[in-house]
Amino acid sequence: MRKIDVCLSPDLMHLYSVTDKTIVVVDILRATSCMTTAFAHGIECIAPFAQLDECLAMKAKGYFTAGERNGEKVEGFDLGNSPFEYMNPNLKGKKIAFTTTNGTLAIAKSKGAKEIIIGSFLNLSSVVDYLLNSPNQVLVVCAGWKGKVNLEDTLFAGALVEQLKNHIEPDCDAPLAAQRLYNLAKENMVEFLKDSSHVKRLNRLDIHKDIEFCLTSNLYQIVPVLDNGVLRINH
Ligand code: 3SL
Repeated sequence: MRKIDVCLSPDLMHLYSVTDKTIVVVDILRATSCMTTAFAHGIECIAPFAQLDECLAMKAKGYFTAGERNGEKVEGFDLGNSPFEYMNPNLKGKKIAFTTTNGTLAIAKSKGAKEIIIGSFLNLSSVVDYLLNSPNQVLVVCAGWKGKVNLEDTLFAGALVEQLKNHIEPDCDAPLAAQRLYNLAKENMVEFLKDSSHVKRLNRLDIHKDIEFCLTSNLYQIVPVLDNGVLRINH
């Protein structure tokens, strides 16, 4: 039987072999939820960068610059990291260079994997279908916060483990822990996460509506896939 494992923080990536794996990168609040939303609203592609200067340099190549540091839009960038910004019809067909505190770093740390895809609650069922139709072993890489584990990415990892349980088995205790946590939280994730560190951080920044939106399941039927360093969806 195929196996699924969960890396709870990018700082633990050295514990995992990636060459035979489809990696699902997740940053529920908010990077991978933004990326999913952007593609669902017609963005052509997203080039993810760990560093600000690499991202900014893409402006000269016709890309919109997007992202945040510590939750706030980077000065001089075109877009921040709220999914609602990516619903703007004027962005349809545009290319975006994206950098975030943890999400794009998790993508960078996943390089070398057989395949890298983007997961969020917004495209949960499409990610499940995608993984069911793939022959690869699976590793979920949680973006966390600056090397620390967070609850919301762990819940998403648990949702995947739960929904794949009849086909792909947990490889160690991290996927089991995530699955059990998800089963405790699934009836009301907003309530379950109300004391979590990033929810509190976003609330301090007065960012409330993004939280509920990013915890909505199965709004979009797409799976962004990294192809030569650039995320795209298959049409
Ligand atoms: O760390 C990240 O990648 C971001 O998603 C964090 S924030 O929600 O924009 O603060």
